[in-house]
Amino acid sequence: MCDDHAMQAISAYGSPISKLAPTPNIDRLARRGMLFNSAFVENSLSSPSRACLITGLYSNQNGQRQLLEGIDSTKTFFSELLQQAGYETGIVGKWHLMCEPKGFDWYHILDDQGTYYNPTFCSTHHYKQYRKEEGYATDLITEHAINFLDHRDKNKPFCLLVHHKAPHRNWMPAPKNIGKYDGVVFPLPKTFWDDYSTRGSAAHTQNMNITHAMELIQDLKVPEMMDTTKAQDRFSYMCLMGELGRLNSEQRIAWDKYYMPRNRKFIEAHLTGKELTKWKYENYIRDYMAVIASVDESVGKLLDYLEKNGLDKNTIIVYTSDQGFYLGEHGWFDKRFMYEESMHTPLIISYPGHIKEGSVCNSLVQNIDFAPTFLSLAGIKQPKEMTGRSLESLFSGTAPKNWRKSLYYHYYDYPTFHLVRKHDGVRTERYKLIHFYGKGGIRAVSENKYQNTPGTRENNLFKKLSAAKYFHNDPDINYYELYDLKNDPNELNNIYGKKGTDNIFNKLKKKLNCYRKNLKIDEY
Ligand code: SGN
Ligand code: CA
Repeated sequence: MCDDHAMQAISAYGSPISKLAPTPNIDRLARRGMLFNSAFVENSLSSPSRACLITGLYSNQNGQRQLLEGIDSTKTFFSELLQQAGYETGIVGKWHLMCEPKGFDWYHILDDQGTYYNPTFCSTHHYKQYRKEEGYATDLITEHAINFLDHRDKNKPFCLLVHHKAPHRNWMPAPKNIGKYDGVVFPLPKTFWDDYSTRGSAAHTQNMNITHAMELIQDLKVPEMMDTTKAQDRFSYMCLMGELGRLNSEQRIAWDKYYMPRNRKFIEAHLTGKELTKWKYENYIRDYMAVIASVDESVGKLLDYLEKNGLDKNTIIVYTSDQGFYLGEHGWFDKRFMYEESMHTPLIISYPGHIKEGSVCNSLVQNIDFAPTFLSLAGIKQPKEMTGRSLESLFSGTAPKNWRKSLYYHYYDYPTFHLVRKHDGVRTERYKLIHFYGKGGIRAVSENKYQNTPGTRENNLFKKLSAAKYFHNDPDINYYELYDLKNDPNELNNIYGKKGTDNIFNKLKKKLNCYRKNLKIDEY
């Protein structure tokens, strides 16, 4: 699993961006197995998504609704059941849940989000004791994964989760891939200049657009742009320097060799307005895709290892991301929204002899399905409280008649980074109904429980956001948006309230209320 890996950045999915920066090894995996075209998350954010994966439960069932909330670790993790059934279990890379990995014989995990360069890991029996390792995160994670495979008990079946930190913000490529896409001009997505004219206020008040929210210093690596009179610039500078300060001299030489002339050229060009936004987009994608190059290489190395060791025939391999990501669509980066690029996530599964090579699945699947899938494939009975559904019945290429016809989505993480408002909704194959709700601005802050927990990490973050006057002008909201994905796949035309849409709205609303009732959702 990767962190923030957009489908648009995988050439097996065939997007214009990936045509210029292909992913041959991920494509190789897709040729071996099944490419899922309709895989989604329930809550497009890292820890919540990981909690869905490990428990097979929706966010309000597993407790991890927001980034800074902890998972209810009394819930069963699928890893525990595999371990009890005799599997040797391991996880390496980003864990991002506020508890020690449960049900793993071996773990080697990053500190929180982790860092790209010379990251710190903590390992089995030493939870929270971090040790720095020399190298690039994606390469180190791959090496540790191979080491686990090499040293495992060969008499046991195994389950290994390889969770890359890449390509999370701020997209720092490996030394050898820095500048890999220099001069490549990635086309602007069709919706890049979206003005959100048919949408409600949430799309207007978000803080994740490339023009305003993407930072020249931290995100585009131009420290020369710091204006010392601006608090935000000083913070952004500190973040970048924190990352660059980790580089050893060899890594730093490779870094400066590319970024110093790029920055000089940028500064001399004095870009403004749309030209500046376009420059930011182009260089964001160049860095993002250069980070993906290492991920793709990692997939190749793991496939090679399995083939060389005769494990490729009877190993099920799953490739996915913790959510989708905006690569400039609607003018955005980051995720969070229920709109397609964020809710949609890549998913490829290979299972020789059971899944036809080069097959495709269009059924609606969700991240709560992973745990039940892994259990059923290992012949373990799914605990009845687990909500997701095993994907095994889709492997034949024909979905069973009673396969789900809709998905529930719920995003809770407001007010915090990127200022995306709370919303829940339902998506069918053709339609999407979204309900945006909640108190805005200062009113929401006054209800934020973290203000009452001084000294905690959550409270520090809360204070920082409040001090930055992040939340001031957002209104209280309570409104719907409705999209017809068949006629409007880019979701530019909100048809809520339009003539002739009453029937479909009522149907979807009924479905949405059904989910809320069954899942005991207490806010919407
Ligand atoms: C960090 C990022 C945000 C990102 C969240 C959540 N800022 O806070 O841009 O939305 O993580 O990402 S950064 O300046 O620290 O990079 S998630 O993938 O973990 O959900
Ligand atoms: Ca993520």
